[in-house]
Amino acid sequence: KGESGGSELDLLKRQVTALGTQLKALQSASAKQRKASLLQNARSVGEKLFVTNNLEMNYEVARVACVKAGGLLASPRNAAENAAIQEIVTMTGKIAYLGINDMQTEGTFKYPNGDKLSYTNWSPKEPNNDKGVEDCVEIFSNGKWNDKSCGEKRLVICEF
Ligand code: 289
Ligand code: CA
Repeated sequence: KGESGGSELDLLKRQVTALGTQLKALQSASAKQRKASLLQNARSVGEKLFVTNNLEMNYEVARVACVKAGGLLASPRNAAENAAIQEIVTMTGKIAYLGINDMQTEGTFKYPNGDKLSYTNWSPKEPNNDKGVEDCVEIFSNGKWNDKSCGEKRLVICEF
């Protein structure tokens, strides 16, 4: 039994109640943060959140920026995710890089984790590996993709 009035069970009950209160506060803060980011620099699809830092960087610098933030370069796996990324491109007026690339095997585009593509939205006649140097992918304001050199400066959009 506890010493200062109340059993150990009572203590546990008070702790559970306190945790519940803290959880509610965290959920509310997180929902508020999400709403604020959706206003100008982010879009969500299901559990996925796409966020831009509004900066243009080459592919490798962009990739590292996303990984350092705990995410990956945006890589749409379906039409809804592609539309969300397209909205960020339209909103910012900046063409973006996707994480998708064929650095490992020319002509075989993959997600940053190595998976083969489950969805594509290439512009007509793409990918064409123009001049033999296009291993990265940019997404235009119409949502279409073009394979492009990885050394260009393109908008950074990360997914979390
Ligand atoms: O350097 C070539 C690129 O800027 C693009 O030029 C044309 O739009 C097309 O050939 C594209 O495929 C190419 O990526
Ligand atoms: Ca191309």
